[in-house]
Amino acid sequence: MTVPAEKLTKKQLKADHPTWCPGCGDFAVLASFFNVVQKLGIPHEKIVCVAGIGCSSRFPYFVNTHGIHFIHGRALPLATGISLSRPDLHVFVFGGDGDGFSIGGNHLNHAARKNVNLSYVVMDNQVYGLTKNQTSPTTPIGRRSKTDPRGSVDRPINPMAQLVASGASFIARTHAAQVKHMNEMFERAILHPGFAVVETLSECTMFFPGAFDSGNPRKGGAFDLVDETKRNMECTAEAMQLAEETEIMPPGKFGVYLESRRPTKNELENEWLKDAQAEAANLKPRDLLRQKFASMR
Ligand SMILES: Cc1ncc(C[n+]2csc(CCOP(=O)(O)OP(=O)(O)O)c2C)c(N)n1
Ligand code: SF4
Ligand SMILES: [Mg+2]
Repeated sequence: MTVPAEKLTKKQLKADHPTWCPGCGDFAVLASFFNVVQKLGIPHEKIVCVAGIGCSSRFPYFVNTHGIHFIHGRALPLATGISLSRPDLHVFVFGGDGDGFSIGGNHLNHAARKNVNLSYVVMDNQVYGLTKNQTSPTTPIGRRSKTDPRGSVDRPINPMAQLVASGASFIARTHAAQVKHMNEMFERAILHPGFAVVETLSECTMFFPGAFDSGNPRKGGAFDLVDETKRNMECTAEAMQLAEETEIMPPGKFGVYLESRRPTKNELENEWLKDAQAEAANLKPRDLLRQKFASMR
C-alpha cells in the first residue's frame, strides 16, 4: 500500500449529504467506509468508487473520491478495467442485491472467478428500493411487493453460496447495525489481495423494515459469529456449509466465510505484459495492444 503524503480526514472524504431515507441502513455503511479508509490511511487520490444503479449505488455521490455512478449491473466490468489498467489504485464497488445478483449476476461470477483485485460491498436489503418495492433475487418467499402482490414464489438465491461457487477469494457477511463488525469486515476486505466481497445486510426502512431483525440482538435476534479458530479459512466446502446454514438456520453466521490467496488477474496479466514487452523491444502497453489489433486485421 502506498504511504499517503498527509493523513486523510473524514472531512476530506465527505461529499454531498446522502439522500437516503431516514434510518436507511446504507448510512451506516457509508460511515463505516469513511472510518476504515481513514484508519488505513489510503492516499486520497488513489481511491476510486464505482457503482451501478440503485439507492445503495448512489454511494459515489456521497464520497469525495474519484468515482462513477454507472449503468445498472455493470459496475464490476468497469471496475475490472480500472483495476487492471491502474493497479496502483484502490478500487471499491458499491451496489445493491438487485444490481449485484440480478442484472449484474453474470458479471459478478466472472469478476470473482478471475480474482480481479477490488473490494466490493453489496448492500443487501432484499428488495429493489430505488424503484419502490419490487421483488429482488434475495427477497424471501411469501413477501409481498409490487411485482408479487400475492407474495414472492421464487426461491431466493443464497448470496454466500453463489459467491463461494463463483470463486471469490475473500467472502464475508456482516450487518449494517453491527458497526464494529462491519468495520472489521471492510478492513479485512480492503487488505485482501484479490476479489473481496462483503455482503452487508442493510435495512430498507421504507419498503422492507425489520427484514434483518433476526440478526440484530437489539431487536430480539442473534448475531452469531463464524468461529475462525475451528475452520480452515481456505476450504470452499466448509464455506459452502456455512452458506447453507443461512437458509437452514436463518439468519446464519456473520464473519469471514472464505479467505484464500491465489494469483490475481492483475498479477497474471502483469507477468504476461512483461514477457510480451521483453519479446517486443519494450514497447509501451498501448503500442503492444495496437500491434495485437493490427495482427488481427
Ligand atoms: C437496465 C436497467 N434496468 C432497470 C433499471 C431500473 N432499476 C433501477 S435501480 C433498480 C433496482 C435496484 O435495486 P438494488 O440493486 O437492490 O438497489 P437498492 O435500491 O435496493 O439499494 C432497477 C430495477 C435500470 N435503471 N436500468
Ligand atoms: S428506499 Fe429503502 S434503500 Fe432506498 S434510501 Fe429509502 S430506505 Fe434506503
Ligand atoms: Mg436492494
